[in-house]
Amino acid sequence: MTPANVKLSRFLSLVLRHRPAAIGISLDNEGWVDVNTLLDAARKCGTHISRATLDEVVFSNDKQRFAFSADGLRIRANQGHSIAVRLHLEPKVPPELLYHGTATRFLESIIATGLEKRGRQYVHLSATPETARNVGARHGKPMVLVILAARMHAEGHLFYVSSNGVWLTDAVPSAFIREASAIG
Ligand code: HQG
Repeated sequence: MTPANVKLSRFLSLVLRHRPAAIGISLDNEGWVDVNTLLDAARKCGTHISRATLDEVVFSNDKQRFAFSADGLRIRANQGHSIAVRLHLEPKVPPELLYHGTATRFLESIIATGLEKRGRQYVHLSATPETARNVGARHGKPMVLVILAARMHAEGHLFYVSSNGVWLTDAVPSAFIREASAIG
């Protein structure tokens, strides 16, 4: 992504996941907003985005953060919301292991209470340790936690996958968490 598109992606994350009211729009209960409504509201707030640029940001996005509806008239974030939206994700059987990237300073608290969703709608888990490490690095010195996903699932916890491949669950009790260095 170009630096200008990274900036636009951050702007879209803000309004489509967290604060639509910041530009005076609201999302429907599945997180969608009309593209024209979004672009008009952004322009009134000084952010000029053409439809062509929006297409570029959505399709070239490094993590496929956003999606258009099938008719191309609406847009939403694929995951990461702090506001309540119903993404209508189907529960999926997870792989044996999933990974959670965090910062070393959070470890003690995570061991004490398990992984919590904090500001988001779900706890976010990665399919690979590499992706998890990048997620953790956003918060400080990264560390990767291994999640015993198959065992959690067998004990009744539900897992979902967002359309951009992020695994989601409500909470991860500490019994299912291992430090990466403790695994083989
Ligand atoms: C931590 C990005 C202490 C948790 C990424 C994390 C992801 C605890 C932080 C997506 C805790 C929350 C989400 C506990 C959890 N005690 N700390 N009990 N339970 N935490 O940003 O998972 O680039 O809300 O470890 O790629 O870092 O935005 O979640 O460090 O997919 O598209 O609390 O955001 O995607 O931080 O990231 P976040 P996250 P985008």
